[in-house]
Amino acid sequence: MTIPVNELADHLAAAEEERRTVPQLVHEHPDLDLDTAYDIQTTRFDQRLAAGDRLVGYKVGLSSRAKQVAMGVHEPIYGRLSRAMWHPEEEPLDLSTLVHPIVEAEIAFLLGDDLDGDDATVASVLAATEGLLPALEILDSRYDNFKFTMPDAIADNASAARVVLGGRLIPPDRVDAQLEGMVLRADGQVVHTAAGAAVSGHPALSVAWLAQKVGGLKAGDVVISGGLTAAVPLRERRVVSAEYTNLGRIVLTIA
Ligand code: OOG
Ligand code: MG
Repeated sequence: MTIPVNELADHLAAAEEERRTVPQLVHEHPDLDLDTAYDIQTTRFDQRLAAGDRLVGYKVGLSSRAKQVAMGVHEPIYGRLSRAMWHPEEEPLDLSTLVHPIVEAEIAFLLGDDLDGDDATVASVLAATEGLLPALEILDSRYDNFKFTMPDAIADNASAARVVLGGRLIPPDRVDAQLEGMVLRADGQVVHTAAGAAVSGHPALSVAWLAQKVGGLKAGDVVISGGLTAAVPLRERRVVSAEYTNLGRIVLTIA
């Protein structure tokens, strides 16, 4: 059966706009494969661009074992980040704009040079990186109960909703991303701890994987490399912070 790509892109876009969830696409389309799922993601993202939004970078998801176990998925996926998803650290987040938001701590890369996709490595990623930043990603799956298969999540732009970036750019030679320690706190309590190596063995390897998948990255792209630990539900929370050894601290306040 052919998959109605445009129709499913509209279906997910409507769910997001109307702040409601829908059943997983695979229930009705069990033969939805990964390539077609990326087509749905692209179609929906192109609609955002046509409406005046702008591509600012990418996200890699399910790149840590903790996330893969939490979501029952075994391989990384990627999604696109747009300017409308950017949330300033200084501004309290209004949860009424979201359905069932969860937050995770990530390491972000800002590219200073174009990066060739073909044989990207940790070394070539670091060479093309202008700096690293601490990040918090707010996920809000468009699926009922935040449950999905890999093609579902890909079609849904990897659950992307908002991204908060720290304000201090750390040059790549000033931090060993795989040894970077992270403490995630919610309302003052430690909820998760990890080192950067939790993400693909090295967060830069996550970026290299992405560069191969999307056929190269551009100077100015921001890439969030994936949650270091399982995510934390945001409802009933007032403040969530991630504190890193060298990247510093990033804080999200809930309105
Ligand atoms: C899919 C996206 C996962 C990450 O950093 O692992 C992700 C999801 O778990 O909703 O963004
Ligand atoms: Mg993430």
